[in-house]
Amino acid sequence: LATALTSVSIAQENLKGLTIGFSQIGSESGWRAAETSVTKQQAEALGIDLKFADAQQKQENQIKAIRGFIAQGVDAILVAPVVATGWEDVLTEAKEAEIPVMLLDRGVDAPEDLYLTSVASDQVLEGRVAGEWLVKEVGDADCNVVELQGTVGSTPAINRKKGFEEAIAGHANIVIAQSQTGDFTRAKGKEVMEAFIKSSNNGADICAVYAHNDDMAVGAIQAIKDAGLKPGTDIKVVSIDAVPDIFAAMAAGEANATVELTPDMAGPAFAALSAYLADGTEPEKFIITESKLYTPADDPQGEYDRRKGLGY
Ligand code: GZL
Repeated sequence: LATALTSVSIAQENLKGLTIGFSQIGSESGWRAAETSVTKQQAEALGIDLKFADAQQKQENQIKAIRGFIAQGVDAILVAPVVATGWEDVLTEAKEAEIPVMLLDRGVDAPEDLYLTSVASDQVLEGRVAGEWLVKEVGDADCNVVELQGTVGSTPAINRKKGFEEAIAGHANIVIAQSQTGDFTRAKGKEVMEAFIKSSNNGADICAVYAHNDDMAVGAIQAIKDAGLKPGTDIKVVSIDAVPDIFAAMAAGEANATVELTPDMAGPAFAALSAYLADGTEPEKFIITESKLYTPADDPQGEYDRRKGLGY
């Protein structure tokens, strides 16, 4: 991230002094809070006046905020869209006001000409990497998986489910026995995992939990411990984001795998905006960030320490 910050501050001089509205979903997870702090750091480094709006995970609050940015006549708008549908009207209003919109970390079901670019990970790949790890981990043994889904209707929840199911297809010994949303939060992840445990012989029938993000996994780990079971051994824990606390869990032997998601989505978005404003360069419509598997073999304490300095 440090290099990204330097590279961002050296280039993109034409962003200095711009006013950019940022409609952020909320602070439901450690990853989301890091995305917010990284975005604010990058805006600061570029001399951008960032107008920040936290929607508490409600789409109507995001739409209200975007309409406010349009009325204010901001130069550009960043949106992390909480769910995939319902954006066409407000994005059309932004287009008619000739305000470029850049999507961060989630997608929308809307015509692509309504936004300048979308910066996100390949969320199907994330689910597939998680599933492939479990396939390798369990071999031929029977494994009942419980799944903690992300926010209903969000592209990460839809795509991470799809990717995981693709990876375990053809391995009849691995079955998703229960699946429910934990809305990407620790509290809900814990609550839903408690219910999963209660309805599966006090967790004895659960071989693994697949959580669409680390925060729900951390909540699930607590529920597993409360039931007197050992997370990481009695019940395997695989999730996505690579936030510091999942590495702390790995170091304690309580989590088994995570797929990294960079919180730096704004860097590529600002770079795309700068080129577009400079000479009309149309950026790639979908800028895809890297996904990388981490397990306890990858120096979890070192990864915890490294991330702690990066906006988490
Ligand atoms: C994924 C992002 C997800 C994170 C969660 O790109 O939208 O939202 O994985 C966050 O931690 O809630």
